[in-house]
Amino acid sequence: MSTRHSNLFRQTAVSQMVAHSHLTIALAVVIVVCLFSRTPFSAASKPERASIIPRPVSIRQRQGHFTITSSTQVVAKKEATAEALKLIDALAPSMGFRLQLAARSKAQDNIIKLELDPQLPQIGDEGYTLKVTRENILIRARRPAGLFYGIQTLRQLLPPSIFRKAKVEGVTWKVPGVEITDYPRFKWRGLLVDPARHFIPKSALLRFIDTMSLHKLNSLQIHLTDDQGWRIEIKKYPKLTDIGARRDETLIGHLSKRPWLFDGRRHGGFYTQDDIREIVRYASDRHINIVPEIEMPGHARAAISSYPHLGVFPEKQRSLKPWTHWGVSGDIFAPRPTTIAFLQDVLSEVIQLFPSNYIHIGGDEAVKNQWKASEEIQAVIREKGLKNEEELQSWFTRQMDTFLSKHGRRLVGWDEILQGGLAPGAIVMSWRGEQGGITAANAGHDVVMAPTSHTYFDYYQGPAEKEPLAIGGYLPLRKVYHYDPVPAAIAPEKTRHVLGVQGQLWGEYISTPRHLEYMAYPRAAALAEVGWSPKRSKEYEDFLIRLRHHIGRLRAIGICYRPAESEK
Ligand code: TNX
Repeated sequence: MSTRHSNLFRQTAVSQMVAHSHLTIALAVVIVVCLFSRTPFSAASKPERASIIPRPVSIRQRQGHFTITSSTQVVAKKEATAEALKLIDALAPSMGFRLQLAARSKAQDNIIKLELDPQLPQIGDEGYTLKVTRENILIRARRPAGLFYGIQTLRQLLPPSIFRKAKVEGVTWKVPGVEITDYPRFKWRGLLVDPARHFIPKSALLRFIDTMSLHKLNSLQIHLTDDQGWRIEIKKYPKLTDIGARRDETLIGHLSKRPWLFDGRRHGGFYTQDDIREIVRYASDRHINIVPEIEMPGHARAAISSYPHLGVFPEKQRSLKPWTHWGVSGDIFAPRPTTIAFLQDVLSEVIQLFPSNYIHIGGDEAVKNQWKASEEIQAVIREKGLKNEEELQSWFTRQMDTFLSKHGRRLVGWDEILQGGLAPGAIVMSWRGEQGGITAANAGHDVVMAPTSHTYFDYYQGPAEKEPLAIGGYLPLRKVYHYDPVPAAIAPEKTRHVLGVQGQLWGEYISTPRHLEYMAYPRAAALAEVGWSPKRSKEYEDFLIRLRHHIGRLRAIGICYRPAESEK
């Protein structure tokens, strides 16, 4: 219940009690229930309980609190100043003042000190310690990322209105006394967004990145190309966006529903290279790595529509257009030298733009009918001494792997890249269940767990009849929360190959930024805890209690999260 609601309740209660004494008892019961309910919005809730998401490794609550006022100083030496400025920027809008930054301070009181110490034991490159006493706040870390995460925790220790974007009157900015030691379980804590199916405006992407950073998520995969659209400017091949970034119309309703109806409206958009640079920098300022995905050899219709010579049957494909409905198109890149050169040219521009160590080349659902039907491609298979089309895809992937390795990057692909032999050094994203990840990790490959069963955020999160149209499936919050990215079938000495976990927001049925947030939250908050918090400290009931408080933060930001049944 919101403050608004509970105030209303109480006002109503006062007048009713005067007028209708027989209702007194009933109302009193309601009031008592309101006051003692655990919702963060009721007046009697205890803000002292630190509701941090994801749950820190260790947290000890202490007596007393620190109050941030306009005279509080932020103290940070040279290498820590970038993070200190982020703290100051984050607090300023709602507090209505900018804290002063100093390189050192004589006083130990009324300061928030950020300290880098590369020798700090046991917390890794992303860990931090945070100590709040009556006198001061101290955040320590080995690396700037750790300070950044300490700052995210500090923001969560403050009242939720800290997340508002204009000055909030009448709040004392109290931080409860606490001692925290914290570091992540996994180094890959990711989400995937899919602007290929429905374009996501840059502004919405930046906002999405902001919300991720609040949850200590650190990897965002952007699915930049697919049958329905090509969304990244490539200077050498302008038609990719002149033609490939727009489709004539879009299917209305679910793919499985007949007859098909279309909206008759053009849909499109793409990120210029300047946009990409901005997105990448914005994310890296928040310690988020952007992993670009360029799909191959399948999901290639928008690219082949732009440059038909890349297809298996160029003559027939001359009139091809970006797809207007969902599913997997049969249009697949032809494994010719010209195509390989084209894709490597594309990747050259991609690696110029994205500093990411990891470059995703898709590899999923490559329908091979066109390869099978083509004399030319069958001859390629024979010439190369390959057994079949699976091995040809594997050969294709290797061309990209060699290219990326030469440029010091690592190839990532969906688990189909395992079929027909996996390029050495490649990373497998396990989506068709966990088996791909298990096989790959046991064979010594790094893997990211992204199974449909627990991480497909395009699936329904409640009963389908009460939810907006989704692709299908059922993935409630509870199930996401209970996911363990290290399946028992991975040998103990191989579990280090599990880099982490990723949630997928495929875009077929997610057509607006608002809906994107609805599908992402609160499930991404649960995923953040899967990726960050120690397995032993995971407790769903406890998460739900913290989530109630956390929802207050999402509300203050204005995130269009999906409300829980009890909230509706
Ligand atoms: C499968 S997951 C796909 C996507 C779809 C998604 C819909 C994967 C690697 N491929 O192209 O958008 O299912 O849930």
